[in-house]
Amino acid sequence: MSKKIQLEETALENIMQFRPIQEMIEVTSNLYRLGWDERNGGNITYLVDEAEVQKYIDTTKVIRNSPMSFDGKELVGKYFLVTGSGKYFKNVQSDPENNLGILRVAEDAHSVDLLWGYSDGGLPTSELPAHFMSHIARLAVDPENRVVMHCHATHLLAMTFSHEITSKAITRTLWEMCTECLVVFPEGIKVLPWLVPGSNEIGEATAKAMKDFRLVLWSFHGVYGAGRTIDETFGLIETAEKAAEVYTYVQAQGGMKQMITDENFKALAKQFGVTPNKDFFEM
Ligand code: 2HA
Ligand code: ZN
Repeated sequence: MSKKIQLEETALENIMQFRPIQEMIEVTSNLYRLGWDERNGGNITYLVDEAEVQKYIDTTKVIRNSPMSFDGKELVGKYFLVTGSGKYFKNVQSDPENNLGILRVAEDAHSVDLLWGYSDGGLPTSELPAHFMSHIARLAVDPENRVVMHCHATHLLAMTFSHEITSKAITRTLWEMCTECLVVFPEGIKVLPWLVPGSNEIGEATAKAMKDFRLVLWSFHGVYGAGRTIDETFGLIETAEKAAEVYTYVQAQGGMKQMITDENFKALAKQFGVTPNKDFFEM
């Protein structure tokens, strides 16, 4: 090995200092502790910057290539930090290199190159179609979008059994449960019917919804959120989940005796400069 190459190799920084890895460890630990990602539940994909990644890993060294069942041409050459298939959020903190992977969407647009992680020979999340199709949809409306997050948020999931499951009905109830909800997700939440997880069908339905919504609720399963940062995406899911929790308490306490009125919502929208989804609320 030439001296020059040796120098370049030693110049790589410790991957554990890579901020997105630290954020991923923190958020998966929080999601686990909140009880929203039991066993292998949940998955996260985080679009990371090539120049940043190259400070930590040699991106010319592909560990292995794995196929994708859909066309990812819009994402070719992009780098993602991704939770592993069958891996537990509970274990990300103690063994990030086994439970996370850094991937690049390969030139053929139908596979991904593993550059770091999944050290036991693992694969990226089984929900890669829903994630990548959602990234494509969100990037088209917001070039700053970086994160897609899926979890089994308990109260939102419960609501898909007990509540009328139209997007309008669930959105209205969530907005009504906490004053800040209308400000945090004025576009509301899109509710999908039950679909087979991991399939291209659920991926396509989620991505279609993601053109207009950053929150998508999968009936009897869980929720998807998208955003520019890990914090923003987690905060979005957390806000909707909190409202669903309050709804659960309100129901348990005997139902609503008073509520946030339409006039209140109008004043809120004006104060915070947000436009509620007109399909769900008339200003
Ligand atoms: O990866 O949550 O939806 C486990 C899941 C699938
Ligand atoms: Zn799931």
